Amino acid sequence: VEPLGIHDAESKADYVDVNPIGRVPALVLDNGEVLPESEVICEYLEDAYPDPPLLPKDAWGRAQVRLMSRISDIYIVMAMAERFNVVVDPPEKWDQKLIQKCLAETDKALEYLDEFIGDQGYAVGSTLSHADGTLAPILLLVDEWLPIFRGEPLLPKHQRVAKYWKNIQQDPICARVIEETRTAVHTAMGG
Ligand SMILES: N[C@@H](CCC(=O)N[C@@H](CS)C(=O)NCC(=O)O)C(=O)O
Repeated sequence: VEPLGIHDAESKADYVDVNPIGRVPALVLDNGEVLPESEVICEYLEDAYPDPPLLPKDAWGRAQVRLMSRISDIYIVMAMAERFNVVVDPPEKWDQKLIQKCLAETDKALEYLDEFIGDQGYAVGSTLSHADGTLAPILLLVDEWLPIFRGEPLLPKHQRVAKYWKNIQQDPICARVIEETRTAVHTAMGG
């Protein structure tokens, strides 16, 4: 699948034709149906392709996976999302107030995550789940992209999250997701 960039007005307009919400990701099925919203896409993929399972069997475990997705989506992504658009301008034009708000809100969101994230190598329990699929790419952005704003590094402040981030990079599937995200971000930022 060719990823669609949305870093300029023209490509964003094209993308809105695909996904009226205008945010990535969106899944386009072979029959042309479009499904936006990352958490909904993961739930759909789990229902459509249940083997191997990426949701635990027990109710509590499933709730924990959904909690990780929700914390990522509502708090971490939203703290950073608007600031992705800042970097199309040269640094001297960046709105410093907006940047400080982004860093403070991301820090707060990582604090929430730190309260709930698992400590057995994965976000929930000791096996891979959708929670890792959600968190690995977003923590890469916190670790490698956010420093362009020259704030203090946020991950080391949150011990459980920092430990998780170190561990999850050792998982071969997550390592691949992280590398693909790294390449995509690099390309979107103009190489
Ligand atoms: N709730 C959405 C959030 C997605 C989101 O905010 N994506 C950001 C990038 S991480 C985006 O597309 N921003 C583009 C824009 O706001 O123009 C989801 O989980 O799919």
